[in-house]
Amino acid sequence: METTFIFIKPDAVQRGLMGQILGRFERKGLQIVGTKLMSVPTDLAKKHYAEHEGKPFYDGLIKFVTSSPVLAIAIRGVNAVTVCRTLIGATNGQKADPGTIRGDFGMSGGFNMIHGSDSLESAERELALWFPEGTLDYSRTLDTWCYDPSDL
Ligand code: IDP
Ligand code: MG
Repeated sequence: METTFIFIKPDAVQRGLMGQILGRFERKGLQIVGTKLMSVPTDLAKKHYAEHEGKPFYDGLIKFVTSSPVLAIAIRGVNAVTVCRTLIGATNGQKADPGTIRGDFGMSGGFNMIHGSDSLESAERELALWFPEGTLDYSRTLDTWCYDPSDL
């Protein structure tokens, strides 16, 4: 089992898409183990996006994610990091495949509605930044129907 970090960005919160986006992860069979609707302090945004510092879109990105609340989410499941990135789709909504969140809901490369950790190492780093209090540990009876024993 892996836990990955997702956040629904200000554009999707403002567009009223939180429920539909969260629902896609739930219906997939992934387990929500943390959620937090929050304003993002600038220092948290900068730590989160440190790898992009100096890139042409960096200043706009920090301004964007701190402009209005986001929904931070921790998601657990087998191969959760890769499965969530697949559900999210390519960075630019104009190029993302139909069926993905970005492919179905957006037209932008910057205002692309959602972040998902790109590796297990990133997930661990990002979860420590966004959920320093930790995530929830609880079992769901439905998991016995989402995975066959060989998946686990
Ligand atoms: P990812 O979110 O698909 O992992 P990254 O390349 O890590 O994409 O970029 C982080 C975020 O920075 C993107 O989700 C997007 O909001 C923004 N971004 C990336 N490239 C561009 C760009 O070329 N123009 C504007 N914003 C960008
Ligand atoms: Mg990235």
